[in-house]
Amino acid sequence: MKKNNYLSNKELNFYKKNGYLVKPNLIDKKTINKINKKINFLKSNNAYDKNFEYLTIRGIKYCVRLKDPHKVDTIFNRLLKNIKIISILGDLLGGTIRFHHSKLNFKPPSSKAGIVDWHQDWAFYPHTNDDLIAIGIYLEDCYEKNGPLKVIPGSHKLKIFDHHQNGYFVGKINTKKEKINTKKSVSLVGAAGSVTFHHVRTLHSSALNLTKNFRPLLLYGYSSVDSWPLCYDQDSSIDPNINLKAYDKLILKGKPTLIPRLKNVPIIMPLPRESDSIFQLQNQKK
Ligand SMILES: O=C(O)CCC(=O)C(=O)O
Repeated sequence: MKKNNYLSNKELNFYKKNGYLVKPNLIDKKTINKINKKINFLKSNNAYDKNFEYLTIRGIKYCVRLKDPHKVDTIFNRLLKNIKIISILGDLLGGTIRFHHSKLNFKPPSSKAGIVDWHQDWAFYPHTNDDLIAIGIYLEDCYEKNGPLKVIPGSHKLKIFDHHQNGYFVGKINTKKEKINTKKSVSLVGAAGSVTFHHVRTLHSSALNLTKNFRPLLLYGYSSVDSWPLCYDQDSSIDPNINLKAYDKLILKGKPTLIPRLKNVPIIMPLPRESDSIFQLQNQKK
């Protein structure tokens, strides 16, 4: 292993080729248990109601997400800076790191409300270059029956697929129309504490949770410091056009810069867009 590199060359090359990587049991069980306790507390505590997102399917209301968990409790804020995660991201993003967003998806049992259709994160937040990564931390063991993340290896090297329907951004791809062979997908499974890493252009989805329990997946997004957002980016309080200081406070490794790195990347603007939530977007009738 090289100095300052957490990943082996084999792992780094695997990520470059396939656009994803799984690190089993990266986060220790004690931390995972503390987080699960905190989630149980939050779920039974009305004070954080506004951060919970619900989706109603056929008259039934499901809790699908805790929005911005890093703003809700320090435990989530500490975890996003975990030394192992930051070391790996340093390797994968090429040195510098800026925190981008967080969300905690629950995937309710046996309900369409938990299904996430095929998409590329890049469609939601295009930047001046595509050195962005989302990581997923499994808070419970996650195997095929729990509805794990699925990715199509190598798809980060494909075009940006259209995520629109009838002229509206709907946050999902018509895989038949685009002739995407989803049978080539692989499931990213692992015990609680395992962490998935996927490139911002990697095609991914997740299917039904066939168990009786919620499947919690804590997601964090990161970019290289010189990836500049090209459109409104989820949270106006950290929009560099509005609050550059706040935007630069998100830097975890590297120095602020006013010089975005431009890469010849394919982009389709996520407009017009009627929600910030992937669940609302993918389930709207258009
Ligand atoms: O929760 C999941 O299973 C997948 C979520 C996802 O892909 C996303 O929020 O972008």
